[in-house]
Amino acid sequence: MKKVGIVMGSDSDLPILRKAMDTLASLDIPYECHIYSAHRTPEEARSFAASARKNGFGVIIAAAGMAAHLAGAIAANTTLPVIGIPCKSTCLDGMDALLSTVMMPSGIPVATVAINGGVNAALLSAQILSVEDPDLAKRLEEKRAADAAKVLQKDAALQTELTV
Ligand code: RP5
Repeated sequence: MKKVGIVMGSDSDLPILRKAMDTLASLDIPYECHIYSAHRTPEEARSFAASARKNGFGVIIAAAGMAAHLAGAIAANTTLPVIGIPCKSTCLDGMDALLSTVMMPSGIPVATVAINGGVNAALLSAQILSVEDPDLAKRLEEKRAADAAKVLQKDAALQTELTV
């Protein structure tokens, strides 16, 4: 099975990526996670992206905050699908990273999830890999059903509370 590559610009982004790793682990998807910055360690970021396909990756998640060009820089060096997570920093509530990540010029796409959207980045990776993996597609269906059941349980509890 193809791996998911996770790259973050700083260890300060790690709490968001832990959610992505937990979600991938819950679906039995192998991953590798690295701290490579587009501006502090540009050569490591470039080389990871450039060798990702031959190293068995199927998707790359790239997370960064502030002037967040990591996802775009990774995408520039691979034709694998790249999912960008804009991370919220202390200023501007993550709008800086959101716009930097989502507004890629034509030719080099980055599929951008919500600010701090670690879980959805992992789920979107899983959905991409599931195109060629029926077992994974089944696990995704089961997760959707389990998540829906949790909501309906909460609704049932609310109805009970409101009718007392
Ligand atoms: C970005 O700058 C990182 O992705 C991080 O979100 C932000 C701040 O980095 P630190 O100063 O916390 O290392 O490159």
